[in-house]
Amino acid sequence: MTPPRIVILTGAGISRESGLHTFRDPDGIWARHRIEDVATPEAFARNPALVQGFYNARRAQLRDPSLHPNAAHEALAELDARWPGDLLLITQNVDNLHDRAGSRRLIHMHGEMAKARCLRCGVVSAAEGDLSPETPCPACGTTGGMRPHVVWFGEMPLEMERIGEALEACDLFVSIGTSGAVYPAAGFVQEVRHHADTLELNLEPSEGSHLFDETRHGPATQLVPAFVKDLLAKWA
Ligand code: BV8
Repeated sequence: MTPPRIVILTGAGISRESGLHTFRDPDGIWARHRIEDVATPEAFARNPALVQGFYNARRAQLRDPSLHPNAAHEALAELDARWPGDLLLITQNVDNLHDRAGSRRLIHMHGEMAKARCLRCGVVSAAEGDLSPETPCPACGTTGGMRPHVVWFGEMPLEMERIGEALEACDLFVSIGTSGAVYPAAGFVQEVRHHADTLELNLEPSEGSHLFDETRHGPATQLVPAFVKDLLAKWA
C-alpha cells in the first residue's frame, strides 16, 4: 500500500498559540485595521507609509525573541521529515513559523513578511528590518520601490499551478486554523472533496466546516500533534 498523498492548508489559527494575532477573531488584526487601508495594492499606492508601517510592526514581531513555533508547527515539521509519501504544506500565513519549525515541503501562497519585492526589477530579497522608501533593492540598487513580498487582496496568490496539481492528486486534505473566509484558499476543500478524504482541525467551526468529512474542534497545539502521531503510527 502506498502512503496517502497529503495536502495540508494552514491559516492564522495555527500561529495563535505562538502569540501572533489572527485576522477575524475579536482581538484580530482586522478589528484594528481596515483591509482597504493596509492590504490592497490601491492602499499601497495611496499611502505607502501607512502600509509599510502596518507590515513593519508585524515583521518586528517575528524578531521578538519570545516568538517561537508552537507544538502544532513542530508536529507538521516532524510529519514533513518522516512522511514516506507525497506531502505539501500550503500556508496562508506570512509569518515564518513553519519555516523555523523545519517544514521544507512548504508553499507560502500569500507570500512572506520576512521578504521584500522590488517593484523596479521584481527580485525578491530577505527583509528582516523595516521597509521604507529609502530601502535600496539589493539586486538593482534602486530605492523607492521595495514592497512587502505579500499577496494583497485582488492580487494572485503564489504558486497556484503547483497548488492545483497537488490538490488534484491528493488522497487526504487537512485544513488547520483557518476561517475559510478568503479565496481561493477557502475553495480548496471544494476542489478535493470528491476525490480525497477531508479533515478540519480548528478552534471552532469554520465557514466551510460542512464541506469536510470530519471536523475536530480545539486548539491546534492539541489537535495537530495527536493527528500527526496517529498518521505516523500507521504509515511511518
Ligand atoms: C485573488 C496576506 C484573484 C496579507 C491575505 C472568489 C474567488 C477568488 C477570489 C475572491 C472570491 N471572492 C472574493 C475574492 C477576493 C478575495 C477574497 O477572498 N475576499 C474575501 C474577504 C471575501 N481574495 C483575493 O483577493 C485573493 N486574490 O482572488 O486574486 C486574481 C485572479 C486573477 C488575477 C489577479 C487576481 C487574495 C487573497 C490573499 C489576501 N492576503 N494575507 C497579510 O497577511 O497581511 S489574506 C489573509 O486572510 C491572511 O493571509 C490569512 O491567512 C487569510 C485567511 O485568514 P485566516 O488565516 O483563516 O485567519 P482568520 O483570522 O480568518 O481565521 C483564523 C481561524 O483560526 C479561525 O477560524 C479561528 O477559529 C481559528 N483559531 C484561532 N485560534 C486557534 C484557531 N484554530 C486552532 N487553534 C487555535 N489556537
